[in-house]
Amino acid sequence: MSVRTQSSEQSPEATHRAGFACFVGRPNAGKSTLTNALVGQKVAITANQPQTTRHTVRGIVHRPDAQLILVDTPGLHKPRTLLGQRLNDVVRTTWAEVDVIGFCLPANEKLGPGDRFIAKELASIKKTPKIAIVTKTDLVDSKTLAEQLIAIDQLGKELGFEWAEIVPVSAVGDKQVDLLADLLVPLLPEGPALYPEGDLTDEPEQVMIAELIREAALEGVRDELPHSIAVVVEEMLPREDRPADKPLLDIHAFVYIERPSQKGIIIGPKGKRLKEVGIKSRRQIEALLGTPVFLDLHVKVAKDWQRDPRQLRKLGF
Ligand SMILES: Nc1nc2c(ncn2[C@@H]2O[C@H](COP(=O)(O)OP(=O)(O)OP(=O)(O)O)[C@@H](O)[C@H]2O)c(=O)[nH]1
Ligand SMILES: [Mg+2]
Repeated sequence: MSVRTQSSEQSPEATHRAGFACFVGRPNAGKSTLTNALVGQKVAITANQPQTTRHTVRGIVHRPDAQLILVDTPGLHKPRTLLGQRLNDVVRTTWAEVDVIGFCLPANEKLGPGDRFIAKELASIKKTPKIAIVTKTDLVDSKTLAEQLIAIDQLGKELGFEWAEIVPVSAVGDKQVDLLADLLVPLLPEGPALYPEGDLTDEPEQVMIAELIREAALEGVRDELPHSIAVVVEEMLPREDRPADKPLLDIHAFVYIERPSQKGIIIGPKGKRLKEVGIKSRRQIEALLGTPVFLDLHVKVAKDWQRDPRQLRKLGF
């Protein structure tokens, strides 16, 4: 017989906190990777290129003392397209609404005009505590990290505010990720959980699937092409005439690009590249849904969709 002795530690008065923390920063700063590390599962796609995230993604961290809802945002940048403007708007709306703001700055890049620009805007949001998060610490030595921490502290002082914390983390190296959660939680308001136990995100399945396909399609493409890719899941239907113990889900998705000349690169010689994208994303989709999937990908041109309000609307922006 086992005796539980811990229940008395959770006194009825123990405060439970629940609230929202957003991660903001320049594109490629490591916001989505950090979100996934905290949640313990992939809820947001990541890529080694700027402007991967295109909508806010909520990741939920469940703890006995708190529910921490992370809001991963698109990287804030100088917009060159209507899409870019929309994404920046999304970030500004988000940071105005959350309980705490986490400003992500990569350890391996000196503070630049982009960081200063964001910090200046953050300075004007007086009511919300701001934590500076130095990401990718596994990529630098301790001297470089120390210099970065000092520079960030200085940046706050120059702009007339104090960071609530300055925390170095490595999402890839799993360094101080739990500590970051420990520092965010006390900044949340008291209150009951806002999401059911076990929910890790509120992303609709169809959106997550489209994102997994886009992540696979982003791998290895360069220059302007990553920005030109958009993915929409058109249809998801259980295959008919399958026995109950052998289900198959048919997923039909469109991979959009902006110009006919980009088609060849995405599809690859004899369709090899698109096939690889299909195989790679299908594995992840099957893991996500826990059911075998037949994935049907089609490449379509949506001319200059990043600059076209009508097409942006159709693509969900
Ligand atoms: N070495 C190392 N690389 C990291 C770490 N965190 C993120 N990265 C890499 O940095 C790149 C960008 O990461 P993302 O998480 O997609 O960056 P993001 O800030 O979400 O980017 P956007 O969505 O474009 O704004 C990816 O190649 C990640 O693998 C880290 O802790 N260490
Ligand atoms: Mg991202």
